[in-house]
Amino acid sequence: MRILVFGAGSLGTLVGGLLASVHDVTLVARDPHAARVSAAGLDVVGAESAHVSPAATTTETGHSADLALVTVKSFDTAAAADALADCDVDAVLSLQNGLTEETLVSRLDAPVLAGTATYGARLVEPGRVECTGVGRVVLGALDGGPDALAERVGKAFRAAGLNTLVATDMPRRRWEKLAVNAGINAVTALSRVENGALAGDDAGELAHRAARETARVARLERVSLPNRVAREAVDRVVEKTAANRSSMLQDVAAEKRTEVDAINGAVVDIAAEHGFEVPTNRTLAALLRAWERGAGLR
Ligand code: KPL
Repeated sequence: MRILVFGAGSLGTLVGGLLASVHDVTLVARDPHAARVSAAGLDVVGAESAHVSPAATTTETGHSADLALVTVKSFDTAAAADALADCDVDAVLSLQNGLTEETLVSRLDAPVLAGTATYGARLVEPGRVECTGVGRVVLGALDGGPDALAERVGKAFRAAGLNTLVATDMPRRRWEKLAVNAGINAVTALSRVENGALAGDDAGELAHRAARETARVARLERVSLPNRVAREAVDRVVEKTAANRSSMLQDVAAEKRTEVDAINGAVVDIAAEHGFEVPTNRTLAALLRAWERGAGLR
């Protein structure tokens, strides 16, 4: 399969690197990473290891592929979609935080699959990515149900050794992930603690509240996600990723723009469309946006 990885940061490079053991992969990345991979290949180290030679480029348009894997930050999704519209791709799979698939659907004529990935990845240096945890890719039709394209992509991922599940309940899984991110990411970023610090703490209660509000909005969107399931998902991720710094905490620590708009901001906006208020998500979004403004990031 010819696979274009659009946004080869840490996760995109790891997944693209693993896929490159069997497939024809092109990483769309920034320099010096792209130049290094082109010249000397890519080292995958850590829990998974390989030396592979995917193509790598900084050029975003004019590509042709069977599948485009979108791994850009959520706020770059519209720009990525516009570049992909200038490519010839047969299918698109998003492995991003936040509800970004709708942006891809509205700008592209290729079918868009929803996905989540729990592999831990760290770009150590240009041309070298570390797998910090073997997780799982879950993918499927955006509106749920069986899907032949999802099955084909799942088979291609498994052929490359990626732990992959093709799911028929992506709507619930996307909202459950959104609930987890709405709670854990915002609270850990604002309090600057590792995920595990939320266990049994007042800050953890705040994360539960944000997740419960998100579950309520999911139900307004006709997605069945009980409050208890969202709260337990937060607890499970806190326990399993106790030593991790959430992606939003990493962004704040590096003074980079966060994905708050596609996470807590999206929960606030979708709730408002239903005439409903989500005070915890609104407060978390306001605090993070104030920090971004103060840091000159928005
Ligand atoms: O997805 C994550 C993130 O950091 O973005 C969690 C699951 C919260 C793990 O840290």
